[in-house]
Amino acid sequence: MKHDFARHGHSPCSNPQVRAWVQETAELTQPDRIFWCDGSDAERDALNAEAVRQGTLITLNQDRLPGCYYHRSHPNDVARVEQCTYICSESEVDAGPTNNWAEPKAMRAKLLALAKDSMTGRTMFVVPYLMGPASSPLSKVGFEITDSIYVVLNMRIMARIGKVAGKHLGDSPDFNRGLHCLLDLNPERRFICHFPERNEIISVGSGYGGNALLGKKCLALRIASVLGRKEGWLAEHMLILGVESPTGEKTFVAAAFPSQCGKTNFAMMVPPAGFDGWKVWTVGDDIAWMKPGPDGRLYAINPEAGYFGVAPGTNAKTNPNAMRTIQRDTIFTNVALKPDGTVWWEGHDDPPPAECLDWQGRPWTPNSKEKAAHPNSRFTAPMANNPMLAPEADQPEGVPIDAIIFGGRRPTTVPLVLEAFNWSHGVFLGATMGSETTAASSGTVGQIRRDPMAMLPFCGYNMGRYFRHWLDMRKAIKFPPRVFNVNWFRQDADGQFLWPGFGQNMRVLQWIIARCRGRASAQETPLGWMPLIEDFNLAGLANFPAGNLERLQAINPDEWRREILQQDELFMKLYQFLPKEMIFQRELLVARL
Ligand code: OXD
Ligand code: MN
Repeated sequence: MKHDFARHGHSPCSNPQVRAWVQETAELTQPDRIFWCDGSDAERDALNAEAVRQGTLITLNQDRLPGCYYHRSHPNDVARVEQCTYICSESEVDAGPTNNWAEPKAMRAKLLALAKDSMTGRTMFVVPYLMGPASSPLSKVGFEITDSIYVVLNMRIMARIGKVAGKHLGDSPDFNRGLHCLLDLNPERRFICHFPERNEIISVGSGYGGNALLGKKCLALRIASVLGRKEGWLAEHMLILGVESPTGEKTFVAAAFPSQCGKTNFAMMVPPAGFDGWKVWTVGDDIAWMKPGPDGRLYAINPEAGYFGVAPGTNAKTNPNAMRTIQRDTIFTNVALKPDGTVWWEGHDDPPPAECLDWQGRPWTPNSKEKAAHPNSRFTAPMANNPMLAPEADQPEGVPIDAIIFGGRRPTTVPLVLEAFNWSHGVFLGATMGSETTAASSGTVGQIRRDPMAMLPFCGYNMGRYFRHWLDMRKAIKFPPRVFNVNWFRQDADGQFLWPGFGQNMRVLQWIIARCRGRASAQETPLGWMPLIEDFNLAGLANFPAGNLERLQAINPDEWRREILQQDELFMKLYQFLPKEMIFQRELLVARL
């Protein structure tokens, strides 16, 4: 196996800029070996074998889970770390009041000092990768240098890696430089830093997904949002799905939800009973790059090639397509390991195993006090495994977007669905969205964390200017998508969810699509256009009490007075850079209410 490992990885990319940077980085980090990834299946097999030999991966039951492996991360390294994430733009104003900023020269010097000699005795992997379909004008090339074999194996699922990237780049100097060093995983030496003017990322001290798979949050959102503003497109924290009607008509939708709102489930939704002939196709589950096309519509690509999904709560009811997707060629991180070499997590279809090893490798039984799987445990799975992967997902031109949806987790105040009056009102809906914090994430229940367009942790520049960019995009899109606001999480006075969610969200999608196609009527309300109750398809929805739809759509003036005051907190923070339109939209809302 060692021999196999050594046999691969010896065909460096011919781009002179890439070679010079790799050489320079090797001189700095002093690895024993340099391994250039080519993306082949043989290489994957060799890397898997080497990772197992090192103990980084555990081979799962290959009869039940072919091609699947198991990984435990360091217990202090299990999530994104916003407090250690920096935008190192030349000017602090460019990072804006919602990002951590560090002076780029000083931060670079500090990071390079940490990286110095850090790969001695180790292998330095060079991963050429392409974000987006081959030969798409929207795609971008990155190179990640990393000393983590786990990162390489995840990157090859999450992005198109190897020759395809080198081919896309040619001799151009236009690629993202990403340096990732594990160091000793000491949280004191953990920094995820973005240098937008240099198109560069340096991430040290963490091996966890969002901090270490540099193509995902770092390049495809933080750096790409800066590139998008400069080049006239949008890099968004959005899923993309296509709804096919029984007549074969396809409508594509992009949707933004903050983390932990069931985004992957929505992206992979299966229409419920009664929707015969309807299909939902997945283009992407996390990120959308959107640019006006020659026909005046907005086109979107999914820059990724896989899903990095939260495992707990994933089951045949919440996400049957994800369950099918993760049956092979998947890396499971921080879930529970069963004695038969399969995996389990809280909310799995299978009952809790009588015994297993928890995410830290400790014996676990159903009597244990702690959870078997970490709440942020993950599966990394190729999108090609998804039985409902949209055939258009590889289309270089992307898919035309007819609706943009903004959602959040709001137990009160926000209706199930409404449509914006126009584009700038839609931008206001996105700018003011947020989620109620759950006890688990913050210790405070009932606080609304504002998360504009679900981009608060991911916008690589000043959020006020980001709203300006959204407003300005209208001029470049002749046929703009309609904008909607949804909330699956509204509760009654007893804390019971009013809406069943999951597959039943298809009913909301059906109304949204009918609106886009000019087929559904709506009523004007102070908040936006809302479905007429008699127009909304509730046929066959079991156990749905009469009057629940009215409760879901109710506008409570007291709640809205509070809401507007809370929205002001974010606006105050951004005031200096806030487009006037946002203030006008606020005033109009107050007047309507
Ligand atoms: C993610 C996130 O992991 O949004 O996708 O946190
Ligand atoms: Mn995400």
